Amino acid sequence: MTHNVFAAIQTNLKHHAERTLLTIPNGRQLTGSDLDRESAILAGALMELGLEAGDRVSAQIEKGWMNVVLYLAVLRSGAVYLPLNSAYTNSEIEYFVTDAESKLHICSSDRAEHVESLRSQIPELQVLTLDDESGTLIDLFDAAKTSGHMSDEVVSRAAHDLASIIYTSGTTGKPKGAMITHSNLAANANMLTEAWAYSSDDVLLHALPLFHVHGLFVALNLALMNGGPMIMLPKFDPDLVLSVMPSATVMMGVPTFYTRLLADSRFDRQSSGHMRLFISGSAPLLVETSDDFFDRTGQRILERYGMTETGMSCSNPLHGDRRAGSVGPPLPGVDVRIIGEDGDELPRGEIGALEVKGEHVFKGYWKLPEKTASEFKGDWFITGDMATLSEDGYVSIVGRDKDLIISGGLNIYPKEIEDVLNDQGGVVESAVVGVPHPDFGEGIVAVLVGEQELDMAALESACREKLAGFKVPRRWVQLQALPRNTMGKVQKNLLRDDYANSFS
Ligand code: MCA
Ligand code: AMP
Repeated sequence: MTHNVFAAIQTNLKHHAERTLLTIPNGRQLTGSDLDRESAILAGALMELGLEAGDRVSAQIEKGWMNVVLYLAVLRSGAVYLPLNSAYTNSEIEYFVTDAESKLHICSSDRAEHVESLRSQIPELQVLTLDDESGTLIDLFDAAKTSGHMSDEVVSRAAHDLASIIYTSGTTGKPKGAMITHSNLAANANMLTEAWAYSSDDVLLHALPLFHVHGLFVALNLALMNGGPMIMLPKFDPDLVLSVMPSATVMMGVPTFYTRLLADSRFDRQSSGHMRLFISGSAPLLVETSDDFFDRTGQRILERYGMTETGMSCSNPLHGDRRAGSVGPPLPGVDVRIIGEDGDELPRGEIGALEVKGEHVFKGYWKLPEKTASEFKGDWFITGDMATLSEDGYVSIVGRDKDLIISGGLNIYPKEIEDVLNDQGGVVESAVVGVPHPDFGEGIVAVLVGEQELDMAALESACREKLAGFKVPRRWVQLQALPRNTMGKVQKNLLRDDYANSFS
């Protein structure tokens, strides 16, 4: 029996062969049989190119029907899908493609030349392009479609074979590729189906990017694994979201989605009345947002918690007490524990390090066995989040044991920005911190020490050249010295307090 997660998806595609499962407003509509057939055609064409099971396929493309078909084609061919944020710069992409040793990379035509130059390091690398509805990927697909030649094969995979690699940054060192297996994906979809009573009757309003766990493995997979239709928007745009909401039943979003909806007076009980479930995650949902949302719509947002490495671990209940400020009990099949500084499990209610265990936990970091070993204790994965567990089993995330900023649901590791800043002439040292931001939850402040007065505009352009736009600090400050404790460690908490009102 194969554990290729595509086989489970395919059962639903076939079961709903005539039903429209993917609707792109003002774009294509694909039935279950379209998704099955078109992914078979593309998988066949990619295998003709030489793609084999286990090969990495990286993709930096815009959201659309082809993105979904490509993802399914990669799964069914047994290759490993590596989605990349479309905002990443060429230098960021270079690292991911070379580290993962991609066999095939798909990107817009203006980025192709740069990726092709990486062939000096990865001789087998092939590059295809996709720009809206054109490019060499579309040519390949159209030619295969016309020839009528397609491979119906779903390449057999074992439970612990890789389905995907998703890069996540870290407090130290370079980004790490989280190896996600076919059984991880199946476990996640199954536990969420049970917890949220997701079914083929649900219509998913999909406004998240398709290059993170949230949009790909929580949202898209849940709909596909249940044969449920979805309305896919290119991005979160309140006008578009409100126009399709009356046809949808479930939406998943980051807290910024909900604060932006609340800022729109058209969003009310009536416009949200057809929805059965609003889900939030990827970043803390403020109690105030949760309460305002309840007052406006009569519905309580269901907050859940997860990580790239684990998929979803906790969720507030569908029925029962959805507690603002808590991420709820562990999902079915997930164990959690809270560990104190001495390494022992803490009594209920005390703050400690959150560790999780279950079928949903990833296999490890790509080519980093030592890093993997250091983040596990046996089967327990150390999340790096600080949390409490209530007497009745609800987890609350109270902070992070990792130097991480989450802005609009996107993770930003200060070290990555500090490395760029510290490389610039005249910069003695830097500290990057996250402070409250009304739209993104957290906004980025760069605090610098210079040999003389620093040219902040030049520093900003240096960041823009190397880093995706969402990582570029929005406030710049120069100090004589950074605050340090007696051990010499920079006291970022003091900086966070000093610049707390930067964006208010
Ligand atoms: C865009 N910009 C941002 C962000 N997004 N700045 C800070 N934080 C952000 N998140 C900047 C761009 O660099 C640009 O500035 C300007 O905003 C406009 O860009 P645009 O793309 O038009 O922005 P937007 O459409 O307003 O996007 C905001 C957004 C989006 C809708 C909140 O970032 C989003 O969809 N976030 C969701 C991310 C997500 O899926 N996270 C899940 C990770 P400039 O031009 O100056 O550069 S997975 C995860 O965390 C785990 C598993 C979990 O638990 O889910
Ligand atoms: P990522 O590495 O992108 O998978 O982000 C995972 C991190 O996002 C977690 O380790 C948490 O710090 C944070 N996170 C995700 N969901 C929540 C939530 N509901 N509340 C607080 N933090 C969250």
